[in-house]
Amino acid sequence: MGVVNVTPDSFSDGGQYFEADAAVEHGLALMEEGAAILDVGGESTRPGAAPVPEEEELRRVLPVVGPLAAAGNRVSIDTSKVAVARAALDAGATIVNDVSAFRFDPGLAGLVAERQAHCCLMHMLGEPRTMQEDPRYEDVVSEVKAFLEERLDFAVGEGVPEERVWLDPGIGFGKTVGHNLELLRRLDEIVAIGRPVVVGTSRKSFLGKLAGGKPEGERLPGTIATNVLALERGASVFRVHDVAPVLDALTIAAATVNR
Ligand code: PMM
Repeated sequence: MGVVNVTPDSFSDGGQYFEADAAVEHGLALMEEGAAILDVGGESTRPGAAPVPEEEELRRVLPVVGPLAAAGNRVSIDTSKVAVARAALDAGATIVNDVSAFRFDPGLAGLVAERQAHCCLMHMLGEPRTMQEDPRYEDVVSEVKAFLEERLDFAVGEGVPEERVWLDPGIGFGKTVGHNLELLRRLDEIVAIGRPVVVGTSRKSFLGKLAGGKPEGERLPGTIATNVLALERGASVFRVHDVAPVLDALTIAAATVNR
């Protein structure tokens, strides 16, 4: 899954693809690199980020989703808002990637059901504005697992077939470095829920911290290492900015994994 952020402030690539044309071009390049899915987002979820008004989010993502879907790729819309998801599905997206797992806008579940879309439900502690203030868990893996099971039940109760739901432990969303590592170490426990697991470690700050303070642009080795380990532990979808090098690494790693 290649990341196409149409935001002025995403932590890893904020501002680079803020104009629609540049974002479409970037998405097409990620397809060339081998992305199977393009994840288009118009609202930054960086720690401390303020919410983006609906009209602004629509203005950002719609001119990008349409051309990318028309070019034949699977497009997912990274949003927590039902109106944005509806317009993106109308424009050709087929997956709703909701970092709030239908908590912020419960009506999103009914929309996914009605449109027979897929969805990715992600764990986050609270909301982006405050999630990194002082994240605490008794046992991060069992709490994230219980949360994802509960959100899966909610989605199914709203009419989304279980087969259309993917789950994501939400690396970096209300987690310390230690929490992120524990989730990656015990990812098999999330995989055991029985739904495809999405992981997003790409360029995230814990990789920089672990490597002695590396900036975003120097986190590719950490991104590759964590995605390869996630593959080995059963993850199915890898949300990344650098599609070509990660895909190379995953292809080689996959050849050594017996499944
Ligand atoms: N991370 C970001 C945004 N959306 N969606 C899912 N499912 N999983 C993630 O880990 C995730 C996400 C933040 O990263 P970005 O600012 O680089 O897009």
